[in-house]
Amino acid sequence: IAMDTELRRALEQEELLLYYQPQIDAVSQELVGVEALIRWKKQSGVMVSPAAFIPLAEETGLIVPIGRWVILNACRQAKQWKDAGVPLFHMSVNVSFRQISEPNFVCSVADILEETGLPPEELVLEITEGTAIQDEQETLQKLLALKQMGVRISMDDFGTGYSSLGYLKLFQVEFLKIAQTFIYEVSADPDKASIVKAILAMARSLKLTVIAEGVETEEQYRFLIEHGCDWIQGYYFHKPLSAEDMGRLFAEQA
Ligand code: G
Ligand code: G
Ligand code: MN
Ligand code: NA
Repeated sequence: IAMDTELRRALEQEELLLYYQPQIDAVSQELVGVEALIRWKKQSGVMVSPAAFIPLAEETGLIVPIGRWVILNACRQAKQWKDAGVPLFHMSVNVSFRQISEPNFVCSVADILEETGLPPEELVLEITEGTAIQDEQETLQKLLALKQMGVRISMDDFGTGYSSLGYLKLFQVEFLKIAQTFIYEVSADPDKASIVKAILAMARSLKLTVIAEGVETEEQYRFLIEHGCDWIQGYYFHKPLSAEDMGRLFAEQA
């Protein structure tokens, strides 16, 4: 069967699920939030990576219902954890340009927040630089409407795209995620180290919260603390976890 047919069926037959990767405060090492990451678990048990199906979902437009499903389920889960007494934190969700460009995007997020009862401030939308520069005016208006509701915006994979620094202010971004490629070689490649230091200094003067992604080693972590990185996400602390495992982690930390 063609993969798009299979993917549509996956959505209908509830083969999609969310994993959650903890984000921690670099200094206190306390949990501050999670990023929702979609997974496709086929009936055969095989797990398909989003890297393999998100591009197809974007091409076919299936990203619109899938993206809506992601936001709804992430907000539901966040509210459930909140109700169970997990201390205030945020749920970060990836959104692609094709989703935002859909005419009902803002309404659909508002509806989900109302339906789930999650405070808008606890939802963070991760966009990429590519999203910011496509249909700039329309995208900007939609994101500002969401900001007005209290939803917060994070710039994902920062440093890999082509947007100017001006976009960070224009889009009223609050969180900046340094792309994994820079973190990966931060201890081995002086150029990467310089880039990360420059991003951290720039973010500090713009009063942005910086999240380093893909932190895998003690060395990378030390470097990031030393240069004032706010939050850490990566295998060094936690891999993406199932909702069940995430719940266990919250219980352990309580
Ligand atoms: O979790 P993993 O490393 O396999 O994710 C691979 C890619 O898929 C990343 O670029 C990530 O941003 C993207 N991704 C994961 N979940 C979602 C989602 O719910 N929506 C969108 N648009 N992208 C996602
Ligand atoms: O593009 P985005 O940043 O949304 O994608 C995050 C992806 O990075 C997810 O697929 C997640 O599984 C992956 N990831 C998270 N932490 C690490 C890490 O420490 N090392 C590596 N190699 N990948 C990671
Ligand atoms: Mn992301
Ligand atoms: Na990223």
